[in-house]
Amino acid sequence: MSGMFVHTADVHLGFQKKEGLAQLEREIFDNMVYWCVDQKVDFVLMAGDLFHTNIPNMEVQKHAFSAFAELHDAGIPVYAVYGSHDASPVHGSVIDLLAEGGFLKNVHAPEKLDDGRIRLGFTIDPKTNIKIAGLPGLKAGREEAYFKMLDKESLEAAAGPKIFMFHGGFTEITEGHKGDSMPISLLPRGFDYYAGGHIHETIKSKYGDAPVVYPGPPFAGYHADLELNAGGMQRGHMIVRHDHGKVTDVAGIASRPKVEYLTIKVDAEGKTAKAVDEELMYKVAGAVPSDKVVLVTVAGELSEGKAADINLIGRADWLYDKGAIAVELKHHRLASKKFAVGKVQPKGTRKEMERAVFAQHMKEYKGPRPELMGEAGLKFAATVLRVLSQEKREGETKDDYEKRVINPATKLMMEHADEAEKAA
Ligand SMILES: [Mn+2]
Repeated sequence: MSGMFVHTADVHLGFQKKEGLAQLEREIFDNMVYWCVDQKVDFVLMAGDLFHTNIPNMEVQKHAFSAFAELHDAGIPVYAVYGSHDASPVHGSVIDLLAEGGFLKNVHAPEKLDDGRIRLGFTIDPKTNIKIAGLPGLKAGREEAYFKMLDKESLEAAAGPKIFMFHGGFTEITEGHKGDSMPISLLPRGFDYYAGGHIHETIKSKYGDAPVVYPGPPFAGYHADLELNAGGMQRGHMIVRHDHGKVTDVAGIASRPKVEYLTIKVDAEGKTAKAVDEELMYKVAGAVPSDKVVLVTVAGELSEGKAADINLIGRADWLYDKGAIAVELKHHRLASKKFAVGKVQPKGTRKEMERAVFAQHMKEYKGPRPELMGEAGLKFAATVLRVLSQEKREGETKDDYEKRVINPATKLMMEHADEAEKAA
């Protein structure tokens, strides 16, 4: 029988925190759901990063459950693999609740063989008899290692029609896109469709005769996605038509809410903070932001003054007052030249380079704290840097990370100041 299914990935529900953007995020997802129900698609594939975090806030969860209930009530199965954003091995995840409740089926079904390899089981879609296998997205090196452990023969030997789902990049296809990649030869051959996720752009390629497809995010999972949308890029939700499981056509979903964008950019390079602030004010005053998502970018190294002298928040308020749906502020490298890192020649060990950068900045310091100067100051700076350079662990929440790293660093600095005061 012929029919169609929808392939989506990188939806990142819960990424948007501002109400206007969060509402668009919901609308775009709901739109896909209604379309699937209306068109009575065979099933929906979700190739990872359905949620932006493993436990998004209650609003996001409530919305997701009601959307999945629509699909469920319409008898449309959802087959998924998890992305690195969806699941946390330590803290559990909401996507597991959807799976437990029967709203989606995680198709990752590994079985360890006696020789140490891993056999992936198939999920069979009852309506079409299409078999689906897949594996979740993992961190770069671990994912390639996992692929190498697969019992590929059993995947390749299984009679079709069959679909393979994954959440990762392949060098031959996704080179030049953001994200890690591995050789495509790791994929098992002979599938009818390869449903990818992880790459935030629409990519339609081939492996043998079969389509390898990345839909890209329907809205946004990173700030850069909003910029790509503003530039006119269309991504997300692919409609795959098939005849007895043989793919006959792959196309982007047509109906989606129209979102208008407005981009305001100020090049701050070599300008004073005051001049940048004025330029931003003029550009904002001349803008027509109503019913638009406004992206404000101020970037460059200031010749004088500091980032705080540029009234970004005030300008954003003005844009909201004039009816903007949401205002996203972004600023890069807004430090003034005298505090710029990079004048130190990269030579010597890491420690020597750090010392050189600290020593250089110390010359600019005109504050009242002598304990931050000289050899003692250099040593103290190195200690604080050691504490602060610990990276966030996988699955660690922002709160836990702050407790483990930021708070001790702050405490260290306060104690240091106290001691100096006592000594003085
Ligand atoms: Mn993603």
